[in-house]
Parts: sequence; structure tokens; C-alpha cells
Amino acid sequence: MSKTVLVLGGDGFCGWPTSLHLSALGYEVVIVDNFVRRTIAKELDAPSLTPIASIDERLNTWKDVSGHDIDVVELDIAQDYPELRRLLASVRPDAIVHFAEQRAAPYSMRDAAHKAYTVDNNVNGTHNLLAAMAELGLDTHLVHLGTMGVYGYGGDGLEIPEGYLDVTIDGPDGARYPRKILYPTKPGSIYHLTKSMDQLMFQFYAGNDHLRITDLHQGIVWGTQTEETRLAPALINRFDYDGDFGTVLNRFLMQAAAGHALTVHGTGGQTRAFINIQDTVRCIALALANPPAAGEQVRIINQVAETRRVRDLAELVSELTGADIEYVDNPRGEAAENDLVVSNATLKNLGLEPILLRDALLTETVDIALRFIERANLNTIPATALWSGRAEREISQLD
Ligand code: NAD
Ligand code: USQ
Repeated sequence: MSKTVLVLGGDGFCGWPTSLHLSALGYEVVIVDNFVRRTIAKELDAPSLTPIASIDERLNTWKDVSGHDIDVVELDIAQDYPELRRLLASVRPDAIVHFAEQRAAPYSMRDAAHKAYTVDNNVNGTHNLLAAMAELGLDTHLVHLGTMGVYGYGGDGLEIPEGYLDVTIDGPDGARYPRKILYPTKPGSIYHLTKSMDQLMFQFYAGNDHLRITDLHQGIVWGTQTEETRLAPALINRFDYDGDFGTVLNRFLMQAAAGHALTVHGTGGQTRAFINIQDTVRCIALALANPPAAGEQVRIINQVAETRRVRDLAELVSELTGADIEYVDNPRGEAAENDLVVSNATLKNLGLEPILLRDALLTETVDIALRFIERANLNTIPATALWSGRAEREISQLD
């Protein structure tokens, strides 16, 4: 009998292609989403560059091209605990993939209201889910999309392990005691802070209620299409390019298509981890196929293909497209230059051969951007959310 998986946030950038991939693999997929991402796109006047179909059209098209049904439930997992509990009690899924969080660092730093929304949505959503799973005694495997950003970007060149750090503590008796602890978090935004808080909740519920949890610490996702979203125009994935939700490489590729200079923040010496959207969906399928046992500690996997420096990415895109590069004041509070070495041993051991930045896929993304560039609101390209200095700015604006 096929396994049932709930995909929370299944209408989003990572959730939609994952839902299709899992459905293609034979899972019974139920998407749960409150469609807040579509609402925020209106708030920011920054719709997806690609024209995304309504959820009903997406699902009808998938049924036509694949023969598979995907169900959808409209639900806010952060605000409606009773309905979430009812859904889990009736479906009793084999697995849940949890994407349903506010995921943009700049959006989370806009002002106090956006900070509060991000904390409320992400922390309550994750907690409601864990509490309902525990209350119902479900043996469901929870796969959560976490972030590389919880580790911070220290820049000391030491390899970041997968979630845990082996330390030795000097005891009062002179003996040395080995301990395995969660790698200390150093979040760089309120959004990343909520992901750090998620980690503690997972640790608690895995210990107290023996929930089976995998936390995927994912790098920055780039690209748009996957094998399944390419099958029909109405299945196309969303493409964010604005200063809040656009991630750096997709922004550069869109900016090149728009004839806009590539907006490198500061010196561009920030090194980050990257993964293509096609590998995101593959990694999630691998994680689902390899659940931890009940009572095991949270399994933490770094979902990363490679690391790159932002200015090197800009140079790569510039060489490919001829776009100019502009070094702009960095709106964020972050190290100007850092090294980043990350272990991705688990996914490699599970058989993943990651897609590395390659001309063909970069060109595909530029082609998609070129096809829909007329739809872009170019006013939303500058990143306007500031990490600090807001009070001074507002005071100087009053002068
Ligand atoms: P997204 O904003 O495109 O999708 C998130 C989806 O969740 C949206 O469809 C939204 O409507 C839904 N959602 C949000 N809050 C909800 C709630 N309370 N109830 C129900 N649905 C809700 O984001 P994405 O890029 O697909 O990211 C998905 C997850 O992956 C996030 O948790 C993010 O932290 C993580 N991640 C993303 C990236 C990336 O580069 N995009 C990188 C690392 C980790
Ligand atoms: N940057 C630029 N120019 C731009 C946009 C960004 O130089 O036009 C720089 C930023 O200053 C930053 C780096 O590029 O140093 C990455 O920024 P980003 O917006 O691509 O990524 P980030 O804010 O870290 O967030 C994204 C996703 C988030 C996910 C995270 C993974 O939005 O959901 O958790 O990537 S990670 O970075 O590994 O923590």
C-alpha cells in the first residue's frame, strides 16, 4: 500500500516541486497550505516572475499529465491547532514534510511587526505540529526544512558538522567527560533565529515523546524547474526576485535578464552554501526513505551541494550574460568576508550526486527569466530591509 505524506507549505517554491516529485514516486500526497506566500507577494507588489497557476489548476494539470491525485487542505498551521489536530487524526500520515514557515530573512527584519509575525508563524506552526503529533501518539516521520544559517558564518575555515558537536568537559574530579551537543547557533536574522528555536523544540519532542524527526539544514536554493514542473506550463514553479524573497543567485540571473546590474552586497566576500531545486526534491525523498528510529536523537543532515562566494557568483553570471556588477552598501548585518566549509556526508552516503552550478542550468534559469521579464516589478529589486540603524534613519527622516 502506498504511503501518505502531508506536505505543509506545499504551494511554495520548494514545497510544490517536492509534492509533485513525491506523487510521481507513488506517495499519496496531501498539500496543506494557507497560501500566505501568495498574499505576501501582493503586500510587496512582487508576484512570482513566472505566472503560477491557482492551486486547483496546478492539481488538475498534474492529474492530467501523471494520472495521480494530490489532495489539498487550506489551513494555517500556526493559528488553527484544532483543525491541524483533526487533520492529523484523520489522515494519520506515514510522514510529514514541513516547509510552512516565513522564510525570508529580509522580510523578517523589516520592522517589529514583521519580526513578530515571523516568530509567531514559525515557532507556533512548528510547535502546534509537534504537540499534535505527540498528543495523537503518531509514529509519523517528520522531515523539517531547516537552514544552514543556524550555524552562523564564523569564517574560521573549520568544517561545520551535521548538527552536533562532540565536546569534552573537564569534571570536578579531574576526569574529562565527552558530550554530544547541538552545534551552537548563531542566527543572523529573526528568520534564522526561529529556525534555531525549531531545533530546540525538535530536541525536546524527540526526547520526551520519541517523535522521529529529520531536520534538513538546507543551503540557498537556486533554479526554478524540476523534472515534474517542466511537464506542463501550469506546473511551473514560482520564481522570486524581489529584495525580500529573491535569493541571491536567482536574483542575479533575473537581474541579468532584466538588463539590471547585479547587486552585490558589500564586498561580496560572503560565502554561502547552495543547492539546486532539483536536488532539494531528491534529498527530501532520500530523507523520507531513511527515517530515524523512535527514541533516536533528531537526525540532522546538511542539505548542501557546494559553497560559493557571492562576488564569484556575480562574476560567473556576468561572464555568462554580459551583465554589469554593482557593489552596493550591504543592508544586512553580516560578516563582510567569511570562509565556509560544510560536511554533507550523510546525503552523499545515501547516494546523492549533487548538481553543481553549471552553465546549462544557469542558462535555463536565465531563459525562464527572459521569457517572463515583462511581468517583473523592477522597483522591488533593491533590498530595502535594514538590519540596524532604523532608529537613526527614522529620526533623521524627521529632521
Ligand atoms: P515559500 O515561502 O515559497 O513557501 C512556504 C509555503 O508555506 C508557502 O506556500 C506558504 O503559503 C506556506 N505557509 C507559510 N506559513 C504557513 C502557515 N502558518 N500555515 C500553512 N502554510 C504556511 O518558501 P520556500 O522557499 O519554499 O521554503 C520552504 C522551507 O524551506 C522554509 O521553511 C525555508 O526556511 C526552507 N529553506 C528554503 C530555502 C530557499 O532558498 N528557498 C533555503 C533553505 C531552507
Ligand atoms: N546578497 C547579495 N545581493 C543580493 C542578495 C543577497 O549580495 O542581491 C547576499 C546577502 O547579503 C547574503 C547572501 O547574498 O550574504 C545570501 O542572501 P540570500 O538572500 O540569497 O539568502 P538568505 O537570506 O541567507 O536566505 C536564503 C533563504 C532562506 C534560507 C537561507 C539558507 O531565503 O530561507 O534559510 O537562504 S542559508 O543562507 O544557508 O542560511
